[in-house]
Amino acid sequence: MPYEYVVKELKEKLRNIRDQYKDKSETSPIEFVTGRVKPVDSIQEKMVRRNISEERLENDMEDIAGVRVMCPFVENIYEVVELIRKRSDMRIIEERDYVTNAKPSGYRSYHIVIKYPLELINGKKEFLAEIQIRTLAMNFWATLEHSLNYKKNGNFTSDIELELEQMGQKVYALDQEMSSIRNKILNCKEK
Ligand code: 0O2
Ligand code: 0O2
Repeated sequence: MPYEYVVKELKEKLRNIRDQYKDKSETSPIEFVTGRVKPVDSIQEKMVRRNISEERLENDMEDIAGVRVMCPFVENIYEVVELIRKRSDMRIIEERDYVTNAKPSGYRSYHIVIKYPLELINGKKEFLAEIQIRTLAMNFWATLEHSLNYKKNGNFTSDIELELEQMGQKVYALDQEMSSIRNKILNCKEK
């Protein structure tokens, strides 16, 4: 249950950022926010894969509570990272920039691991949570790759792996082209 509360509060707080931009009639760097508590079978699978004992679970599994922030453009990802860095209600433990340095699979996203203090009826307790920040295009690729991977149980042949990685590069090229169009429009507005 505590992880459900963590996800609920984080989703609310991140959606509030988006709403503040809306209220000021400014373009939000956040398009939408989703979140989930890792399903038990997925926790068990990761405990085996990463050799995590039940006693170490709370300390060693960083993504039992996970929220995802979808951004329109790549540069928005770093704006959201800055907004999170400035907050006093969550403590950053680790940052992993898979946006600039894609994973070998082709996966791109910015991961921030935080400690989030939850006020429970028997006192305050900190829980680990992972915030994944990505563009809509990165989300498109990751969602499809994840579902294909799931159905194939992770056993891709190397040519399929290569094709997926190449699709990841195309998606990133699209992101960069969209940013370039956006910059041209912003320049026109300034003139
Ligand atoms: P709005 O104003 O519609 O953007 P909950 O916590 O119950 O609100 P839950 O269970 O996390 O939501 O639902 P889910 O399916 O994770 O979706 C959360 C939010 O993301 C919802 O909007 C969805 O409308 C939005 N969403 C999901 N997929 C997409 C997508 O592809 N594009 C866009 N633009 N939005 C998407 P909100 O934030 O509740 O309100
Ligand atoms: P879920 O809930 O199914 O998404 P590890 O979990 O060991 O691979 P690590 O170092 O613990 O990796 O954490 P990392 O790499 O920061 O983040 C892992 C999570 O990032 C994954 O969670 C995915 O959500 C996402 N991710 C990482 N690599 C890929 C990839 O190649 N494709 C896709 N689609 N997503 C990826 P889980 O555990 O898969 O959980």
